[in-house]
Amino acid sequence: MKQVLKSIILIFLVILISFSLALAHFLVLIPDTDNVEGSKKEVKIEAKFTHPMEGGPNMDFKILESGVFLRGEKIELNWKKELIPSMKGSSKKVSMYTTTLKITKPGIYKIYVDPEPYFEPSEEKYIKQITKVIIQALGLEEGWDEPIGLKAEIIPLIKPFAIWEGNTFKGQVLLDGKPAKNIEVEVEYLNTKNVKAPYEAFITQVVKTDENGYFEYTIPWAGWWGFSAIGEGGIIKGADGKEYPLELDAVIWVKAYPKPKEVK
Ligand SMILES: [Cu+2]
Repeated sequence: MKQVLKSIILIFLVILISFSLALAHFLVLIPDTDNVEGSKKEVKIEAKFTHPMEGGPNMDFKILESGVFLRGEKIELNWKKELIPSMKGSSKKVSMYTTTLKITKPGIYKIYVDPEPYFEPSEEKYIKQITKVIIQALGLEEGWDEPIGLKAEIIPLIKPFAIWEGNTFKGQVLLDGKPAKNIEVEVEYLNTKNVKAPYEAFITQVVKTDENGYFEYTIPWAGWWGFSAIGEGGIIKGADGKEYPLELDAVIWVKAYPKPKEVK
């Protein structure tokens, strides 16, 4: 009996360690396209809280506020909650959300999600990732470089919906509207191709912002890439009434398109 208990504890510890190794959480906000042309009238959008390079575990989260900014006008989004397994085959279910954005006129659609702070027990802190993705519709490209005015936001300095693999993504991190200097920006690939990292260190790549909050990263291959600037959001009161630090991150997702086969 004692032996059984010992092995149960051991298994539990292994699970605990492997979970805490899964370091970078990302709110993944992905539209079915970042360019709308022709007769397409709707864009489907998905929101998940996960570890994109590792393909999981997915984590439970709630959307506090969200919307789309289109030429100074705000469009509300109606999210449909779905339950998905935390890991493939796992019986633990967590939330993800889907919605449909109607394309009514040409312009830059800036989609954002502001989630409820998530408690990370392994780090004894809350994490809030304000996340955005920018799409272009029907040929009107003006305004992609203008901030929405979120509490934490990455402003792209490269047209975010026209990136080839091998292009350098450049952005500026704003926290409370001010450039965030010398902070880390975590970078992950949304791993739809089962890419294997040679070492753990490669799962989340990290670049740092300079004195003015600028950072850059050269995207090595095609797909969706997430950038999460790790900021500080002060202290908040937790569900247990105790005070915890809040990690306030600004996240942006961009898609890199594959090199045309003629030039590969
Ligand atoms: Cu996590």
